[in-house]
Amino acid sequence: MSEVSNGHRAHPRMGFRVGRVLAVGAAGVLIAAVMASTAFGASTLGGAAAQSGRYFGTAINSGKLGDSQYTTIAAREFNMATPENEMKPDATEPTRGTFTFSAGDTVYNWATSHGMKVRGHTLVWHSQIPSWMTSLSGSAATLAGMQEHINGVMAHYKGELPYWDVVNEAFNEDGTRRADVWQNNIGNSYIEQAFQTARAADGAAKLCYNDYNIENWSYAKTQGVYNMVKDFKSRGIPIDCVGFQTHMTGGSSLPASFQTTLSNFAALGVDVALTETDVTNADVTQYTNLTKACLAVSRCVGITVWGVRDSDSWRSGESPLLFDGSGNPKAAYTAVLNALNGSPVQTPTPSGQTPTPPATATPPQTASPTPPQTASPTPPSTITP
Ligand code: 9MR
Repeated sequence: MSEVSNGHRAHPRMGFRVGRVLAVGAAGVLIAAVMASTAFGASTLGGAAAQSGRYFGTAINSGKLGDSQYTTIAAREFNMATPENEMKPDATEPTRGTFTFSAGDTVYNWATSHGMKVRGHTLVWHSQIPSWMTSLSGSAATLAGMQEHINGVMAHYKGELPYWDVVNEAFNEDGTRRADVWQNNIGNSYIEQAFQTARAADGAAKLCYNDYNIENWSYAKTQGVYNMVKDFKSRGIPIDCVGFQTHMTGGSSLPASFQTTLSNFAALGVDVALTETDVTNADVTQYTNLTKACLAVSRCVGITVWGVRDSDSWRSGESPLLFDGSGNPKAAYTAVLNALNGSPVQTPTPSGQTPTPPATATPPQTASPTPPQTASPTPPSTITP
């Protein structure tokens, strides 16, 4: 199985002081690189995350790859890419049975040619689906359409993507299932059928469930997703990871319980990741704390921000990202980099090893206590990405 959190190649930009000591030879360079990364930390988000075997990613939009400021920052800072829209169902199968991968391949080829891995997003969703999908009727026909789509897209990228968001945003805020074409026509079993189909299509990809507003442990939606994952694990339904979108925007703030939520999901035997992070006005405290929460949970494999510069964001008016519209790193960038460079941190648990116990059963795993949160501990207000 492909494993991102382990065997992650040394980030080429980690040894930023190495250039001056080339004369001492390869051994000296290696020692200097190790010293540089431990004594001073890494100088990029990807390099800093790689020190603990994690990744730091961004959404990549194929329409921006002609913007050299965008590509320069993205290639320098990140080592994971999520296609922002290019692998969604309306992009990959606009007409039933006719698959189009040009935009997805553009993102994939750009990312991998810059040393980045690619997170697949997404196969089964209620949004950004073609009209032929929304027109499906009857249980068997709808299931066939869903399975054909999963098989067609996963076959194209087979063995190439370490993670796939198999099902996205399938729950309502009250923890019940969202009434979309899949739920309405197939019923509760559609999610497990999607994961089973995905496992058969690409046995190397880690298969994720991905959602927003599931960061607060006591929130009904979080509990709904948790109970589904717990049920899947108890019945042997293949699920490997849960993505927490962490859209702390549109009125939502990072809940104090986030690390507990990550730990409790991880204890079910899944990897966890922050998959679409953005924070209103790039609040430094929230960015710091969400980074620390991931670092404190051994199975938290990485963080992905949902865009490069504020001007690239789906909510650009809230300036929620780590670089401003001119490409300058913001205070939140420095805070995240410092948090990633902080020590000690927990190294991700390799696949197949015993998962970390829930944070509720043990003291927090951070070396220093989590600072008080400014965010309200009440459930986040609903956002509808
Ligand atoms: O950032 C994406 C934006 O360009 C699209 O218009 C939008 C359409 O739904 O989707 C955005 O990305 C979403 C992601 O795929 C799933 N979670 C919520 C994200 C923000 O809406």
